[in-house]
Amino acid sequence: TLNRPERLNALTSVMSDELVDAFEGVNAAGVSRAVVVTGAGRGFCAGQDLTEFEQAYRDGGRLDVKAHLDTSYHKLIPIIVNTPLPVIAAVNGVAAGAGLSLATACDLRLASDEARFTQAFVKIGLAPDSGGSYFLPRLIGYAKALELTMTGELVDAKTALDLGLVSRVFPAASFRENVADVAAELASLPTKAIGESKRLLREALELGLDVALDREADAQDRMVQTADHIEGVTAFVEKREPIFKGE
Ligand code: LHQ
Repeated sequence: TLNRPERLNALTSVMSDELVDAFEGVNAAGVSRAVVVTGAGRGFCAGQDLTEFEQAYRDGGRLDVKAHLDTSYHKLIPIIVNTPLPVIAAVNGVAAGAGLSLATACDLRLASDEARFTQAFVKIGLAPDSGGSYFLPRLIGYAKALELTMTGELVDAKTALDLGLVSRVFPAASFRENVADVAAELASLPTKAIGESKRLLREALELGLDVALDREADAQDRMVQTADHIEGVTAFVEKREPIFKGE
């Protein structure tokens, strides 16, 4: 949970480091079966904390933005994408700039009906970063992605649902419970198969059919060795609910 509610969870370098640590920790421990990223208070994440650079700008300084991105968001985003677990963005409130990129790097976006979304970069004279040019066109199509990126328009949860930017919208009052239910459902599924699935689909966006089929065969070769596969087939034949252990 991003936890600077008074700043709508705008990201500092410390928070970015902590997110990297959290995802690396989850991956290294190998025991979790789903991850939820959400925000405390009324915001999800307002992107980069703009006050971090304010004084330097006033003093005539300029940001070494490449170094900043390399050590923060551009380090974090690939770790999220490569996490072999279902990662849910529970967008409880506004998601702006790198905060929207963070949500789009996740595998599933669930929104509160109070959530709002903006490619805020243009409003401060910036182009997208943190995957803001990569994920959005893939999720909602090039034309709408470019429109939102050029205008920085703030869209509400209903519009985000219509665009396919989020999968589900829940009432704010029950949002945490609704998210917990979806996370529990995903965590009860064959975790290894989900990890392979997210990797296969992402890679296939950049591959030709022949190579994609080869990768599918390699992944399936690993999947048929898993206990969850055996359990799934056995439970189906025995006409009972499967109990998956993520193994
Ligand atoms: C904030 C922020 C914020 C600090 C709200 N920072 N305080 C950028 C730069 C360089 C290198 C690398 O990459 C990046 C990536 C990026 O993420 S660029 C995009 C940065 N984000 C933005 O430009 C969004 C700025 N925020 C807003 O436009 C609005 O706050 C939104 C639309 C998110 C929400 O509007 P409201 O619901 O009306 O809330 P608010 O504006 O009143 O904000 C509440 C407080 O949070 C307020 O502080 P205050 O002391 O007045 O209560 C804001 O100043 C503070 N806050 N975002 N990014």
